[in-house]
Amino acid sequence: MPRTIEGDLLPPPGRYAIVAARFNDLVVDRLTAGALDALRRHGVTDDRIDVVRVPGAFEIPLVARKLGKGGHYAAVVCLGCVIRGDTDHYDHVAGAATGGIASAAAEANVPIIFGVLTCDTLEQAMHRAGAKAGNKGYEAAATAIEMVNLLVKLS
Ligand code: INI
Repeated sequence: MPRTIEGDLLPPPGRYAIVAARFNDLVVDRLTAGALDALRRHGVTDDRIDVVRVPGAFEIPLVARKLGKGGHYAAVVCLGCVIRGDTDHYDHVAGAATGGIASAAAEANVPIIFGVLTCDTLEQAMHRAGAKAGNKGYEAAATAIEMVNLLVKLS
């Protein structure tokens, strides 16, 4: 039998940064509350959590990269919400946020987790921010914990 190595959700070590966009704050504040709930429920106390607010999802990658490479955080959780409008602006903001966070994640030595909603409507976004379809902020923070614990096992 091969050995399987995977992370768990036991209380993780280290400090956690949440990078949260202010744009669409009705949604992002709920994602942030979900992320904080997940961290606290898994034993991460508030003195080990920093929430960094940025104007919009477009600004998340720069800050996530800086925090991820700074050596102070065990993981960075990126939260935002991009909602389709009448023009193609959505595609540019969503694409830049997604690509930028992916690049930051590939460069950093710590997990940088993607918790940015890309939705057609505010209703869809609210469903994913705690209403009907779970809370993607909670899931993103739980993923951060699993990845931190996996890296501990691998080190
Ligand atoms: N930012 C978002 O986080 N979500 C959006 O839906 C959005 N739309 O649709 O415009 C948005 N725009 C702002 C953008 O993220 C930047 O803050 C802005 O362009 C300044 O760089």
